Amino acid sequence: MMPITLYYAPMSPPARAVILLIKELELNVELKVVDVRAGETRTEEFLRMNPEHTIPTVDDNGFYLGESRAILTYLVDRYHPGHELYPNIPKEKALINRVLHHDLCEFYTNTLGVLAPISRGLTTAVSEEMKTSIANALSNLELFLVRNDWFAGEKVTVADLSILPTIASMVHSGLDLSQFPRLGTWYDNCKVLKGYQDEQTIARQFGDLFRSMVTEGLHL
Ligand SMILES: N[C@@H](CCC(=O)N[C@@H](CS)C(=O)NCC(=O)O)C(=O)O
Repeated sequence: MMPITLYYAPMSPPARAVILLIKELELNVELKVVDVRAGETRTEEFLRMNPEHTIPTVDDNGFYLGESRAILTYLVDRYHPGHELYPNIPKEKALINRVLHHDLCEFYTNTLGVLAPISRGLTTAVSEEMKTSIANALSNLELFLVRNDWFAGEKVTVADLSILPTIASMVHSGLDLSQFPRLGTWYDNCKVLKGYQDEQTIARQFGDLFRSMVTEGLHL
């Protein structure tokens, strides 16, 4: 059987979440870098795999899947069914999915999503509106950690892998997590992940790039 191929960009937070999973499960995956700025997600060949033209995208022997959170849950279900990162227990899955949906629709959107005008070069200022949105998103996210140490219980799950690259990118862009102590403790606990050090290296590069594009870093 051919290995799975992951189309990704090294600094993309959703792609990094999938890479964290690949390392955690030690999956045999071929990595192919896609240069988004050079239009490589819009080629005929890429659009045949993923009409939404997003990375990460996986090609699992002709089964194509985009959307990082769908990829995370698919890879566990397909290659390590029942693994504690995404257990085969409806209520546990439901609690994980709850966090993944919150991440996609609320957290990611209101943090890195609102900073998009900066990465597109449209502005060099982190506006007050952006700061308020990010501070609120972090406060809301922290509520998931009131009753448990990880986002969906007492064990690390794909929900944590989905959130880590977004937080790490902001931390290396200047965010001081001490205002969010539960998130700070969780972030420290993420050191147990096999892909943590590589993820930090990339997050640092993300932060350096971000800082080079703004007049001051991400200070809320
Ligand atoms: N919700 C998607 C977001 C994916 C996404 O927006 N990826 C960006 C890079 S971070 C991308 O592929 N942009 C290129 C394009 O849209 O053509 C996910 O989690 O996979």
